Amino acid sequence: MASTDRSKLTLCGALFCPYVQRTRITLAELGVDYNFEIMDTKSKPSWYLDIFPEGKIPCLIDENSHAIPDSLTIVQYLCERFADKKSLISADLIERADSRYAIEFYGSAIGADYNNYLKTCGEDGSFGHYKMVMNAHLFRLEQLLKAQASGGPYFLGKDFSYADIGMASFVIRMLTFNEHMLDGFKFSALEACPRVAAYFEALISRPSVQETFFGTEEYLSWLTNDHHVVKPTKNLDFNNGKKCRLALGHFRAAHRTGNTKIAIVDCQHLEIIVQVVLVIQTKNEESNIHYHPRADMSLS
Ligand SMILES: N[C@@H](CCC(=O)N[C@@H](CS)C(=O)NCC(=O)O)C(=O)O
Repeated sequence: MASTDRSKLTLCGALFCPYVQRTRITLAELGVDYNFEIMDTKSKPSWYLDIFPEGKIPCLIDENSHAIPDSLTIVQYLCERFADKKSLISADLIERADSRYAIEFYGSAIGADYNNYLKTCGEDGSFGHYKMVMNAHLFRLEQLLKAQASGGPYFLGKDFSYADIGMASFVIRMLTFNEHMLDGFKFSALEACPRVAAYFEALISRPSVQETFFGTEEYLSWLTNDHHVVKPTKNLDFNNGKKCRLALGHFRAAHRTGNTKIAIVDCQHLEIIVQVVLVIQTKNEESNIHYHPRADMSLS
């Protein structure tokens, strides 16, 4: 932090983090200039733990070195402090309460089940479960949105606001995952829930959301390399082929040990061949184990 311009706000965070993105969307919407201090969350510097012992990101440091942690706390602080620049929090008491609940609903239902799916995707039945729970959540979100402003496109109607800031960074991640890791998969509920469909579209095309997003390639590579998320075969679970399940089991067991690294996990549905390549790095030696299943690993 030594060379940072202390006359400006400093946001401590990282590009991968959707909570940090919330705060950056707010700063962008308000047109506030700030320092962005990229933190290594695996090895947090002592000065950071001194000002914020919980050590999570984001944390905003004001011009008087006061630390303001937690994304929604920061978003509210910014909206209140820079209210003269743009109104992002409704003046209406009920709209404010509804906005907070929408964020809570998104996080505890849609966000939580998306994270659950990331941990299990590729396993038996997980894709079916993902579709089922998400479709139910999206119908509920449709109710919440329609009750608020039937026309949209944003939560409160035509103006982008606090509720949208709370949800956008999570929506863009989930839709990016569906598009690229599930080969363009779309929740069927979106056809029956036009308000949600238009809402998601409005959020992900908002310039402040796009500009502050990690990036498609970066997000996918972060999921694959840092979180060992496995790309399933197109719209299929790994539940139809015995050998396929076996290979996946080896793969999961291997990287659970913590001293392994994924090289390639690639599933080519069209050729009905599943190829799982593992590079297992043991503590003392490096050995490669390759699984090259043949056509007898048919998924049918
Ligand atoms: N409730 C917090 C959650 C922040 C959070 O979980 N951030 C993650 C990164 S996305 C983090 O700091 N993880 C590192 C750690 O927990 O030490 C917020 O809204 O800011």
